[in-house]
Amino acid sequence: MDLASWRMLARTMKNADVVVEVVDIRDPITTRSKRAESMATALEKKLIIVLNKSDLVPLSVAEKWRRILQGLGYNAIYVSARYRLSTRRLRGWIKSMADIKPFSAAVIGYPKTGKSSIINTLRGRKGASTSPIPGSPGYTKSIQLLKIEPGFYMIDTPGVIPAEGGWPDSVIRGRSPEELSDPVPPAAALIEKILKYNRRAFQQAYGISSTDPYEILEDLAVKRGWYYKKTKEPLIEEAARTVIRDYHKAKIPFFVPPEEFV
Ligand SMILES: Nc1nc2c(ncn2[C@@H]2O[C@H](COP(=O)(O)OP(=O)(O)OP(=O)(O)O)[C@@H](O)[C@H]2O)c(=O)[nH]1
Ligand SMILES: [Mg+2]
Repeated sequence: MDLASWRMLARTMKNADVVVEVVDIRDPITTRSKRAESMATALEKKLIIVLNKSDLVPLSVAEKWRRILQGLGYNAIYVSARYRLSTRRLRGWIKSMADIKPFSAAVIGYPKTGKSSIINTLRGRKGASTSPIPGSPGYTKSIQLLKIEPGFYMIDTPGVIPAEGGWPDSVIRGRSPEELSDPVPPAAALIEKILKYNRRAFQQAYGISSTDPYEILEDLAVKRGWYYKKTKEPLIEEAARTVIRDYHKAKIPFFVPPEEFV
């Protein structure tokens, strides 16, 4: 992320009373920003780490992640913005942490973790725009102040924090699949990563039994009837974009187990 974005984030946090960091519970290691967390601490802000999308992992996994973070001294809670699980508790937590009124909570985090969705759920109505895929219509483009209830505001921020887990997540989450000049290498790396945690992920998502990334892309292209016009070879670029899109839409079942955290 560029310096301007960090500055924007610092300014936003400075103006807020509480900082809410939203991470994707399927992969909290990659989607958590220690740098943003230290920034919040340095600014003496109260920080809550929200493990969102808890509907996508078993309850025991959600519990373990929460305990790991709490063990490290963080205020951590798992929620599902989509199914309104524990969102009322989160709302209560934020309120109890603010010691002045009116107060605001800055919602920060890696792209596509569900920051805007959480704000909408707490508001009980839309207001912050959301979208499933980076760069697709509806993603958060600028800072927005939204009223939750009288005296309680939330600040929605664009997902500008870079992945600390590195490649391929940094590329996949940062840009739309259409913008990637060659989607095949990041898609192959993503497939490899998903397979590491769920050998049957692509069987479950597409009915493809192979566990070789390039074979999976080829099989998917063949299954969908995507071929190069001239050579009649399978169009793996289209399959790669589809895998990336389906990963964003959580159509490929996988999660990083808490045991990975060392
Ligand atoms: N399954 C599931 N999906 C969710 C949940 N919360 C959000 N999503 C989905 O995640 C995608 C991203 O949600 P947004 O709220 O736009 O995420 P964001 O962090 O605001 O995204 P940016 O502003 O682009 O950084 C959307 O497709 C949401 O429907 C959840 O609790 N469960
Ligand atoms: Mg958003």
